[in-house]
Amino acid sequence: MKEADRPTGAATDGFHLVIEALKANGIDTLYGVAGIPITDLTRLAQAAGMRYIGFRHEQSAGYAAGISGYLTRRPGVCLTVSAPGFLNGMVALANATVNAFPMIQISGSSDRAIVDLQQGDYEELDQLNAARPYAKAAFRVNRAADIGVGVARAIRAALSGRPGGVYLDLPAATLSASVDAQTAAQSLVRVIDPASPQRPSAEALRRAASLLATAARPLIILGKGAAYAQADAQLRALIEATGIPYLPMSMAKGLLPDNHPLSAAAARSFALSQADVVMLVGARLNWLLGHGQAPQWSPTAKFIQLDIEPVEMDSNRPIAAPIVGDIAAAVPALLEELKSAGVTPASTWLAAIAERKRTNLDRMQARLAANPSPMDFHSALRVFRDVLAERPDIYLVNEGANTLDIARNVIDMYAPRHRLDSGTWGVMGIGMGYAIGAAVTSGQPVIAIEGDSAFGFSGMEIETVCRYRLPVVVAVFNNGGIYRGDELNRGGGPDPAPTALTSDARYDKLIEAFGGTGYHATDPGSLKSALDEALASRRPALINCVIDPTAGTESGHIQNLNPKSSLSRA
Ligand code: ADP
Ligand code: TPW
Ligand code: MG
Repeated sequence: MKEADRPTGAATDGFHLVIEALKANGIDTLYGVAGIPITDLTRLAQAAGMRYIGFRHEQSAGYAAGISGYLTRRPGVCLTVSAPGFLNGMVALANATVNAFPMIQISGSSDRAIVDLQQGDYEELDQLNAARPYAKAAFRVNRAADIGVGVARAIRAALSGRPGGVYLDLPAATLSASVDAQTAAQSLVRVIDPASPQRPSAEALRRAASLLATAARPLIILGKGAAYAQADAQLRALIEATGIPYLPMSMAKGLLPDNHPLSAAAARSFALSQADVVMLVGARLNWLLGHGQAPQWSPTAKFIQLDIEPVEMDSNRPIAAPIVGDIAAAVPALLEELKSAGVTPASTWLAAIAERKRTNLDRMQARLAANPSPMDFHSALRVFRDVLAERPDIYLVNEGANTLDIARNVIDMYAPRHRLDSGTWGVMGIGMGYAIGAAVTSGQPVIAIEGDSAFGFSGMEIETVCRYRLPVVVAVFNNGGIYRGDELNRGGGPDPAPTALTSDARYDKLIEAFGGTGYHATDPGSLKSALDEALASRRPALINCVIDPTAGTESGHIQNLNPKSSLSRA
């Protein structure tokens, strides 16, 4: 901190202490929305040389913090005002917890004496208790001299074991309290080794290796925990040394390049249903993997699961060989173990996967080569696929239904942790927050491929993108609705159908209001030149991509999760 910023005399205050405690732990960026009682905290952060990114809504600020935690393995910090601002941020904190991203939401709060007696303070809410169910941990700091400890506990809780979202409650009185400068300096805590790479037991490794040795049709599933672990070289070594085919979950795409010969992604359902020994690496057997059950999986398949969270084991299906530990520590140890145990995928297994891949890729190729007018999802996505193949440095943010599911299959990734999407909750609204968080933490360009409905949840943040001049290109896949744009009001009245959105909307005009560049693309050619120009400029841009309103399917690839009514049975 510059001397000029320090209060004169031998005292400091809670505001300064929060900033010093964060800086002492290497946190250099804050995301938030200013207001009572944290406005001075945002000013002091800037004065102290931290980056402060001010958003239009706390949910997006929280999403930016969460994704920056995922990308950097340092907790992303989001600042919110009391009650409504706090609650707006909570969705993002819960999302961080569910996705295992390290994040800290720091919120100012109102006068405890008034809140606890429910006497109607300005923005009154019992925030600490409201946060508990959605956070991995929640703390309140009542004495300014405890800020150092509060920040340290929050950082350790966010990063240790399975990462998650942590809530830190700072009452206005704590922020403004003055503290003797010497006490303050002594109260700071530098967190040492909060995510120590825990080694699994030798027995767990031996058990897993002997199970793999029995496999004829082994399969490795890489989840976003494997991406988070930043053990890219070790994972590649494991896969290449054993020759076991692997499937990346959506955010693990690019951990090995998607065109790797051992990727079974293009033969996904075949590989899942036929594998006899499956090793999950930083991936949960949740809905995204059919809970590990038939018909997606063979009922006789045996599972190995490598995860930092012991309680994850057996959650959906018995795990024959649990390996509890950090991926970075466990993978080389397992590879060592396999040198004696051995593992030999059957050549018929590898050939069968290769055959399915060929058939499915040929089918995909035919869809990508078609040039329908108006564009369908595939013909528009082809443009992004080709550009991203040339530019592995570009981050891809992706949300929507069809826009998400089809893009995940069409667009190959070639670098780890470069695909950021709706994740475990399948949530809409992460788009601009993740794009801003990725651009700020990496300094690299970002392309956000957004359904027109998905974009609406965070669309106002394009003003934030423009204000901070971030190299973000937003592509709105405008099919005029949620899933499709051709539905009619079943009652025949004048109101639009529940899934309809403005069909001829010009989303490109929105960004022009803030000084960014808008493009309107109706065919792959105009889309390609818009994208090239926008990327070359490294300036904020939005491309309105006109998509056939009849091209999508309800709920994209998860139609089966819709409860059926007589309407959908008809
Ligand atoms: P996906 O959605 O990609 O399948 P999930 O979010 O379901 O991935 O699973 C990620 C898993 O990774 C979580 O169970 C989490 O505990 C685990 N994990 C996170 N970091 C590590 C790590 N460093 N080592 C081992 N497991 C980890
Ligand atoms: C916070 C429910 C799932 S997908 C979706 C909604 C509203 C939008 C799909 O339309 P979009 O994509 O984005 O235009 P496309 O290509 O199929 O037309 N609220 C939240 N999260 C979710 N998942 C929903 C609602 C939903
Ligand atoms: Mg749509």
